[in-house]
Amino acid sequence: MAVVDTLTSQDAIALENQYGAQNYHPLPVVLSKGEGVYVWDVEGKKYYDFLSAYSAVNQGHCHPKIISALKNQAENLTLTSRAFYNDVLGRYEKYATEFFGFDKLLPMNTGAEAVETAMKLARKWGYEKKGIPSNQAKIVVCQNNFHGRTISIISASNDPIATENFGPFTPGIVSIRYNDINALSEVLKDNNVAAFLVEPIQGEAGVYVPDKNYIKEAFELCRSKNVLFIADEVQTGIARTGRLLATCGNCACADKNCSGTPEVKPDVLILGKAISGGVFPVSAVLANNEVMDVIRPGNHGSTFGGNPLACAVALAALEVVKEERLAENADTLGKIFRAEMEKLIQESDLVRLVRGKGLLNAIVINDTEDSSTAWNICMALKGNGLLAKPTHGNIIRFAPPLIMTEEQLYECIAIIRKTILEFKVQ
Ligand code: IF1
Repeated sequence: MAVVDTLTSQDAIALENQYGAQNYHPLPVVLSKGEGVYVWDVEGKKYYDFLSAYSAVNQGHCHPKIISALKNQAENLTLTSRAFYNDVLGRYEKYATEFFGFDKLLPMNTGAEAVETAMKLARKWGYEKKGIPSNQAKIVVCQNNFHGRTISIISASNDPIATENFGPFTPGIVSIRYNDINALSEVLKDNNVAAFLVEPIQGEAGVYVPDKNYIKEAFELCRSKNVLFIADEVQTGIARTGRLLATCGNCACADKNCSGTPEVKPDVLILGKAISGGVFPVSAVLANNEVMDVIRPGNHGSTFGGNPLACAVALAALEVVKEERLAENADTLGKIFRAEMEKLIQESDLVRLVRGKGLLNAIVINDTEDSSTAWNICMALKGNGLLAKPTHGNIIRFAPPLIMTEEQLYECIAIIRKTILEFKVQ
């Protein structure tokens, strides 16, 4: 059987089970087409995508402008490596640095690579600019973080599934409680701390939104201690939370009362996922010159990082965010979504609470973390034409593409409402 032949869902799942490493437990749906807010399975059933590839497909599936940029560039030049210059990288770097308000950008491919890059940058800055004694630099992280899958990054994780039997781990990482400003204040008494690496909203932890002033206070504390504030906005960035960045009160944002000044301007900003609209693996680390300039030729790099195809795609994907006012739409729709979920909570004992910002939301199911209720609800949602995935057992993340219309959102809310109200705990 040729791989290009049409498969049934069952066939496709069987193939992955037999020939693929079993590092995932996907919902049993096999997708073969995506357009805007919709995806279709191989049998032709249409679904609303309420995951957006974990917030990578913010611009919607197969956005025509991004796909056109991909096709055009693919016919001209795809990869040069960084041994030579290419004619797209500089243009993309100029656009992205101006878009996000930083001096320089370092291009990588995946989110984990960008986080690793930021960690290297922080250590080198710590030794060369802050004067931390050789090999003593520390990076502070938060409990229940998710920053990726490499050995150094899982060295910062306290999730047993992500870490067990993968040791020994990278030293120089200190973990404190998230949303606990006193814990940060305490750990920053150590002069060997180079950086604080934090997610503005903890996605994998279950869309855990910290207290209103936490990020700002953390940022100011870092500033006062000469510690780099590194924002991992791989998941929260690029309009997802109703602002261009979750750390941002500025720019292409939705805030009608915006003063034009960022709430927090991270020293180092990590982006991935939606910077390419989910079309191509593109990630980036942004910083101002006094930080980025510690990286010199030969210190860091990647064969694919900054390749012309990635740059053309990312440039188009960022233009879409601006042109289609995705931050504003995420802000408006997010408010509707949470208000409607609050109503549903009044009607059903099954949903305990809703939380989130913009279109990064989650509902907490009224059952234990080890129950399969959230999974079963996702299966029922799938039956009713909406795809979402549980996280940490009893939490369901809801993150549709940001190009969704209000009418489509109400249709999705109706699907969720009907599914929850008809659901029988098994
Ligand atoms: C998977 C989670 C989401 C991230 C933040 C860095 C990365 C991620 C804040 C690394 C990646 C992904 C990875 C993906 C599932 C997904 C995820 F549930 F695992 F946590 F989105 F919520 N920083 N998150 O969220 O980026 O190297 O993957 O490009 O299957 O592991 P990456």
